[in-house]
Amino acid sequence: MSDEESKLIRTKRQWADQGKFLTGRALRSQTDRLPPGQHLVKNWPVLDLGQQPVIRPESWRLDVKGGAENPMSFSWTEFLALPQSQKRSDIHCVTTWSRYDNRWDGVAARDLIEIVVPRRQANFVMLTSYDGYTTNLPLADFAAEDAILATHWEGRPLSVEHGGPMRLVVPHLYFWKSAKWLARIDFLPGDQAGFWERNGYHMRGDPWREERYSSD
Ligand SMILES: Nc1nc2c(c(=O)[nH]1)N[C@H]1C(S)=C(S)[C@@H](COP(=O)(O)O)O[C@H]1N2
Ligand SMILES: [Mo]
Repeated sequence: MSDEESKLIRTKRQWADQGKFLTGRALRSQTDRLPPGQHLVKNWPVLDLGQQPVIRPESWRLDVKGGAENPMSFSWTEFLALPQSQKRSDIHCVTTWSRYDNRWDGVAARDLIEIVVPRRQANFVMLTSYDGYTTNLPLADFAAEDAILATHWEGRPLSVEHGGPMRLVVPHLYFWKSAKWLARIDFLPGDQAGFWERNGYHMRGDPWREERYSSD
């Protein structure tokens, strides 16, 4: 990791410690489209640990192993042969930007779950990416209607900087839960902290409850 990258991580961790960006405002109604403490952007910022892995289709795999009744390892061709879905959703990043109306194509997380079948006790998910990033979430959130393993944004293949060839999108949680360059999915009986969750971020990360940091 370069000095720049470790500085970024240090800064973000300090923000987490200080509760930066917390507005302390009361919860707004769910009909309000912009969650508390967020502002709208029209561009799409790039945020990651600074390593953007380039994975050729021939060497790409998605492993769904831990805690599954039917463990699978998909090649790119096999992944593209799964049922395809389209979703439209808003992005809410913990660094306070939100972006409305993103169109995603890919495989609905629900459809993948139906194929691999998490074990009965497995109520949490750990996501592992090609850059070494990890993030965790409850299975119920991963199984949400809008959650998608996205290969396309606005009809175009997802760019490498935004997680191409495939990233997760779980739009009802802060965007750090939406792992770019997804490589591996494990179903776990207990919740385990991923990268940012070990560095002060919330285990669930619901933007409507402003669950930014572990102290929230
Ligand atoms: N693999 C991976 N996924 C990641 C990250 C990362 O560093 N590596 N950063 C997360 C964070 S903190 C955010 S805000 C979003 C940013 O996605 P974007 O760059 O497409 O806006 O990706 C999330 N997914
Ligand atoms: Mo983020």
